[in-house]
Amino acid sequence: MRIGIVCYPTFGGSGVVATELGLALAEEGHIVHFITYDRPVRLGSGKANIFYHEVRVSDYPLFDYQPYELVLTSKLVDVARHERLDLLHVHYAIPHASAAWMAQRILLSKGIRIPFITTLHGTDITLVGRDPSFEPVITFAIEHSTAVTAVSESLRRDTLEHFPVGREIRVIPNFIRMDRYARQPDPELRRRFAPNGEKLLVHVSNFRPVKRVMDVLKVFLGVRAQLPSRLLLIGDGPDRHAAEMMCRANGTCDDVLFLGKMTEPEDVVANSDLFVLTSETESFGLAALEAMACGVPVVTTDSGGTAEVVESGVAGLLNPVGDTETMVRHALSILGDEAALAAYRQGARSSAARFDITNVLPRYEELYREVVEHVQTNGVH
Ligand code: GMT
Repeated sequence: MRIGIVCYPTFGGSGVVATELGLALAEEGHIVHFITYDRPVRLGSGKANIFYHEVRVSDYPLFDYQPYELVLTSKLVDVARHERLDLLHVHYAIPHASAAWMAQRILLSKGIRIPFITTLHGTDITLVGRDPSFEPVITFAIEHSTAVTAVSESLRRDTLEHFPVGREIRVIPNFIRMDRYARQPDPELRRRFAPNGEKLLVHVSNFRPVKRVMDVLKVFLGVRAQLPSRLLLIGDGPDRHAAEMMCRANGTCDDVLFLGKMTEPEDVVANSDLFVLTSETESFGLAALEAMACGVPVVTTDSGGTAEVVESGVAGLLNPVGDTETMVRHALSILGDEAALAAYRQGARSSAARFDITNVLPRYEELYREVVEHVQTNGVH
């Protein structure tokens, strides 16, 4: 098939999922066209069957706000038409789903019928989408997508609860390439981060308020008070400075390493002992799944989809949001006992294998066949 994928090209989970999906589809022989404003960070270059179209918004002085959605729509029309796409698959509803709907209508006026699938990822529903300034458009775009998927059962429920839509939302979970995450420990890297044999806690995120990064630090401080340990922080974002200030204030800077954004965080994560995720809400928790695939157990909040990803007692332990005392206790129960740590490591990896791409890719391919057939038979509504 010839597939157009729209996503955010940045480090966020939705962009990573869209990119990995496109790469996997291309390996299966599909032709994949990425349409976005920058080359997706994980796309790499020179791959067979992969094409990238940049959406460039001109800097016209009249506009205080550049009309990205319209330029994206025009690009979708152009690419769909001239590359003879069979379908569009947009990741993250805002503004991709409404742009795809507009493109679909314009194409219809030219006699081209094309389905579009919207995959909901989380904050497009749980935080941003519910904002009254977006809600009517999101509701409309969800209703008018040819098919809608959500990355977890929890996100499906949230969507139906908060948006007045009466349609099928299919759960297709995020996935992982298990083979890519099978790592041997790197003693040199380990020595660098834990020179005195400390335990290594790690966190990866965009440091947005929803991640509650200060809770990660509180958990670390609680663990460090009882067990020699260090914290590796990967990523960057609005709360990084506050986190740095907190370390400076309590004199723990030597044991908290801010490593910044990384295209392949798994190199570091795989050499850690515990992944800490303290989010207020998390529709799936891709970063936790990546850690599990590296054989790293997870202490996380029970904040939406995380309970579907992290099997509690097997791959890690779930905790109430904000309850850092319980998180410390749970972290110590894993880190303070070598036999428990080894069992959790194994549990994390086997639990992650449920989401191996080989189990998930066929579900997307099946949906693609369904929507193409649906539009051929019933037209565009
Ligand atoms: O977590 C973020 O803020 C980034 C966001 C995104 O759209 O890139 O992540 C969402 O999508 C990921 C991929 O499906 C999920 O793994 C994350 O759980 C979800 N984030 C939230 O729900 C907060």
